[in-house]
Amino acid sequence: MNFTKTATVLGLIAGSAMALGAMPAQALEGLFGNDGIFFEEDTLVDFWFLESNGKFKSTLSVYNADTNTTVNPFLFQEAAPGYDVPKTGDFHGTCPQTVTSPAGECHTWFTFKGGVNYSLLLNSGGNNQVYSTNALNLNSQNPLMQQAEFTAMGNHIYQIAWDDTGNNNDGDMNDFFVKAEIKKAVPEPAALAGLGLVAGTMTLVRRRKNNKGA
Ligand SMILES: [Ca+2]
Ligand SMILES: [Ca+2]
Ligand SMILES: [Ca+2]
Repeated sequence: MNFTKTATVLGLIAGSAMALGAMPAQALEGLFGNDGIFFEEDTLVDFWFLESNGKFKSTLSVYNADTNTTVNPFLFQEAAPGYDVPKTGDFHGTCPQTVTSPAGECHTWFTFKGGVNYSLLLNSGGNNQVYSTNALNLNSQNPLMQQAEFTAMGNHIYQIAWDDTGNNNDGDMNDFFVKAEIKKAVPEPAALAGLGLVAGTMTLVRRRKNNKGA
């Protein structure tokens, strides 16, 4: 059992039945920002579309940086440039009027596989493809490496603000906003309710380890 799993178990033990809904902060390991997206274990991330402000019709996807492929389905896609006036004067887009997930929702999620290097990709067509990972933007049209800003909004919750390189590369960093919340895919705290807490947690940790890669 490594430190993270031990910490998870200890956190759950300390948490008591009243606090089962909250996972300890140390249960998460990895990168989630301009240096890349990488988790040691399979990790669920919830995404919410917030707003867009830019004429391009953009698509936000998860990008597998190991295979250089875009993961399908996408997270969110703009169906129109945005209806703008009088909100921002910059093709303001909201969900569900101009932007939705493939299911037509304002919320979606993705399970990042452990051990895989990912990025987020905002694709506005042509050469206007920008990544949340700075290093992946080196070959883009934009001389600026940073095209996405991660701002912490809470415990493992981030706002991600993008610049899509449109409008002569104005760098306004407001073209696409999403919120992301990093969660553990397993174990589900709710599944432990009513069970012997310590034994149940240990079993889940063990089962998870055995199922790795399944
Ligand atoms: Ca747009
Ligand atoms: Ca803009
Ligand atoms: Ca812009």
